Amino acid sequence: MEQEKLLLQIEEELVQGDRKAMLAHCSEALDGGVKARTLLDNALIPGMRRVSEKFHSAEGSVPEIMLSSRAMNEAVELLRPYILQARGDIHGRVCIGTVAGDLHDIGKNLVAMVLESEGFEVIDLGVDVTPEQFVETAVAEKCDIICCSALLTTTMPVMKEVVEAVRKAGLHDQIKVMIGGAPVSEAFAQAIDADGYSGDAVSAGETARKLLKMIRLTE
Ligand code: B12
Repeated sequence: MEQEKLLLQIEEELVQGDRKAMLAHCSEALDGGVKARTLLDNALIPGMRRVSEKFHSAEGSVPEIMLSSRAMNEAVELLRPYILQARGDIHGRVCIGTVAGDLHDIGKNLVAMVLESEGFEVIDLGVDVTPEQFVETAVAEKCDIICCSALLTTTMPVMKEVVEAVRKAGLHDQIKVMIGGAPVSEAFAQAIDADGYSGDAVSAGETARKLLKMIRLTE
């Protein structure tokens, strides 16, 4: 199948939650020389955007969303070795997680993968991560950036607690906090004094590089 058609097919299968067919087509694409990043940017991310819209318009049901979510996370796992193989030098270290009380992990996983592909060592703390866990890991693993994801408006305040915990520990010169997730905005990031915000996984790499430069300048 030609590349463009295959990417469209994968996107459609993700939206339909047809996990087996989608994973088989992802493997076919990778075997045929399609880059993992192309698959991510041109099939999986647009597909997951459509799943989110379906949910908003009440066209999609929770079981359907669960099927697409599982398919998406398995596709990310399938792509990961290809992403790691293709990446160049390591520029910095980040730890990433979805904040306490929040179990949404698809966006977080995408951001982790993009950062890995753009030369960051990524420590993934998973979901339901407390401010203490973020800070303790960042210190123990010598991370430059803490990345927090939140999808629920009720869990967004945890991000403020992470920012405050870093400052309280006197670590703000060494460790920056970057936030994101569907309900999060640039204005919210500024209001809680977070160091960086990105609205999507693709621009997260650029924001992380900017934060890294800020840290290196103050060293
Ligand atoms: C999939 C989904 C689920 C799945 C999650 C599966 C999983 N493994 O993650 C399931 C079905 C389990 C689920 C459960 C729930 N969900 Co839900 N869910 C969604 C849905 C449809 C899509 C989210 C998603 O994955 N989007 C795709 C990804 C790729 O987008 P993203 O996460 O926004 O990430 C992108 C950017 O935001 C950014 N980004 C994300 N994180 C970060 C981090 C950093 C550092 C940076 C820089 C960038 C960044 O980059 C990503 C890629 O471009 C949304 C609808 C929506 N429009 O968001 C509702 C939604 C988030 N859920 C919602 C709700 C209410 C719930 C439940 C409470 C439902 C319930 N009653 O049980 C539970 C919560 C459980 C919990 N404690 O967390 C509401 C939240 C409303 C609100 N105001 O808070 C939403 C908005 C649906 C709605 N319209 O009502 N959900």
